[in-house]
Amino acid sequence: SPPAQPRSRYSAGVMEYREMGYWQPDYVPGETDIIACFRVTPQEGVDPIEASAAVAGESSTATWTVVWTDRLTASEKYRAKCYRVDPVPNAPGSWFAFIAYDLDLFEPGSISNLAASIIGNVFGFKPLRALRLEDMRFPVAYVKTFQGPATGIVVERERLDKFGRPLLGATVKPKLGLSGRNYGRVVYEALKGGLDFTKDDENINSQPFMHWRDRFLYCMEAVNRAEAATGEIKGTYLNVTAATMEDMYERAEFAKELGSVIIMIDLVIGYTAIQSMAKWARRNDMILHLHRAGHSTYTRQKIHGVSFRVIAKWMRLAGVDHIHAGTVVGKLEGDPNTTRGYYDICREDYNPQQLEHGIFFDQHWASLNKLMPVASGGIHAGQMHQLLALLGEDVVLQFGGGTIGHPMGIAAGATANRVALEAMIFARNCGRDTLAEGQTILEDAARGCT
Ligand code: CAP
Ligand code: MG
Repeated sequence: SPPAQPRSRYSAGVMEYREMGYWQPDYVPGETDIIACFRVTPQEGVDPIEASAAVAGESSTATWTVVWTDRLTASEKYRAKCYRVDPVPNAPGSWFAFIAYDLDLFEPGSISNLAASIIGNVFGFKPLRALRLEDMRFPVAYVKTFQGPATGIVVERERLDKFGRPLLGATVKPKLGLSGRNYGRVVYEALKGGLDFTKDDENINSQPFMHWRDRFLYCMEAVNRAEAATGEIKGTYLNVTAATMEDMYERAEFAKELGSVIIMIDLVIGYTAIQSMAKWARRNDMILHLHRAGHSTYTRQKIHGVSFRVIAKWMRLAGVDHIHAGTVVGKLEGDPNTTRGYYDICREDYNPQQLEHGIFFDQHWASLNKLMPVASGGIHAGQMHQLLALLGEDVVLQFGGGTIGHPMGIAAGATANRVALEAMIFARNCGRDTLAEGQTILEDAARGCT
């Protein structure tokens, strides 16, 4: 029989996603389904189940009206299914909606394709006052279609020959304005003083005051001199972010030619560009550092946007090796529990559901390499005991202002960070409570190195 005449749900004031099969309370997600948890805040008077079913519809097969061509597809399979809607504790008006997606809705190995469905249209949908993507569960069958971090934590430590402590870095400051030569001097002082890495800032690319080739040359000269002076392997994250893929490849090739062990990109370059650079880094044995520049524009609000835990999962799939994941104690927002969740996503083989840390689903990483989290933003040596207790050992601690702002100079700032870290690790290995005795340990260490 011919299908019913297509109707407009909204012009007629009728909403019917739940009747169209996007609400299926009896559905049990299968092992190969992708699952998402959204925080849904419907407009006044909109039924939360209908709103959640609409999210399932708009992020999978539906448009605003019934279409004749639905009958030409396996529509029941391709329809996303909202199978649970729970009120958000202590937040009247918001609901957690759990939605299952058939694996065949997605192209293997493509974050851009995933994002175009899951966060494509649905965030601007009229019946919703706000919408936040809280978490996602990826089945092993899907995880295996991604390369994951090429270097990861274990191989990075082996290449650098540095074990048993966090790695130390610093972002060169001021963010903008230094000439190539002066920039290189900062890199040399910081590395010679005891840091493992220095880093370009997110907005350092190729400006009139410092062309990218100048920066790469001066930075690599500094790295080579610091390696010769200290006998350690050193690195500087050369930011290859640029306007086009061609420019980024050219910069990455030049970094490789100069012997750099690491390159850097910003999150704002986009998912396809990130995956392309990850592929390049894998082929060229380079560590790939991702600065999450821009993420707070959509991760910070608790009722709208995308949680950073989802971005961290996407980036582990995409295959970067380092990711900024928060400091808790620094200048940028981040509470200990949620940040712990981000770090677990980066560093564990398996994440069990842990609502306290914002982890809604069990996630198996199917042997994908681990992603090195990076703590950066307003931290300094005086917080070393807290950083170690909160963030653990497999992390890069980055002190930009906390190195380059040291009253006795850049090399002294770097040494202060290295001494503070080593004193803390030594104290911990001797069985001392570094959190309780942190201040004393730091003061003793500072006295010993003046
Ligand atoms: C750090 C930093 C980084 C932020 C970003 C800055 O400098 O270079 O961009 O840490 O952090 O410009 O603030 P300081 P995240 O060490 O001098 O603070 O990506 O974690 O949000
Ligand atoms: Mg910065």
